[in-house]
Amino acid sequence: MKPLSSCFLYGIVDLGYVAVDRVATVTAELLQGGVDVLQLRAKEYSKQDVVRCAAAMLPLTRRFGVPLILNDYPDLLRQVDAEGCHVGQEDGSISEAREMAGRSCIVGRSTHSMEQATAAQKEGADYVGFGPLFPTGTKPSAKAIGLTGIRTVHEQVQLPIFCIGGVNLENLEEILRAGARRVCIVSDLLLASDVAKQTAEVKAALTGRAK
Ligand code: 3NM
Repeated sequence: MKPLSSCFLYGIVDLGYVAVDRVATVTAELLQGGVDVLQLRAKEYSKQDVVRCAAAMLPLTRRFGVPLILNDYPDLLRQVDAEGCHVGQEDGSISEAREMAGRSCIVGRSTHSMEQATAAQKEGADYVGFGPLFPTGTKPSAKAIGLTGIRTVHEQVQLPIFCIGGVNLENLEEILRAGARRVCIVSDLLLASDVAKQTAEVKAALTGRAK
């Protein structure tokens, strides 16, 4: 299994974009394209749906050695063999998430400011999301924080930091120039006409490898 320290491109199978019956197909495309870590995000879906989708994803993520992270629901890690969970600012402490999971796992935290990112580090998160950098239709209620804090947050926080929110192939270079090293992308990958190709292009731009 890939350690988080070598994960640079974080993809999300978001059921706001992906129909339940296409979860396995889209998961395979993202993995073929080169995502390093993958989250299942199923807002407004039942726990039963999450369990079912995770079961469809796990054989694929395992084959690629890619950690599978469940958005919300740390308790589901008792019945789902995923590698971790991701919690927001309103979801209680990191240690509560670990307790609910009942086993050793990755716990990530959404952060929207320097203060929240340093707090997540202090309370023992394994990684943070940092954003939204830009306004995004995937999380329309969230206020964009821009690019100016990226360099400082990388100086203050030693955890893997995945910059998120409106990140796409077009603006990736600008985000990397602002100090980002890792990104999480939802709609720019999921809405692409060729998900695997778009993912591979982002990955190549991110890692600087010619493809
Ligand atoms: N969390 P897209 S922004 C799920 O800032 C999510 O915590 C955010 O989607 C945060 O790549 C976001 O389509 C949406 O903009 C990211």
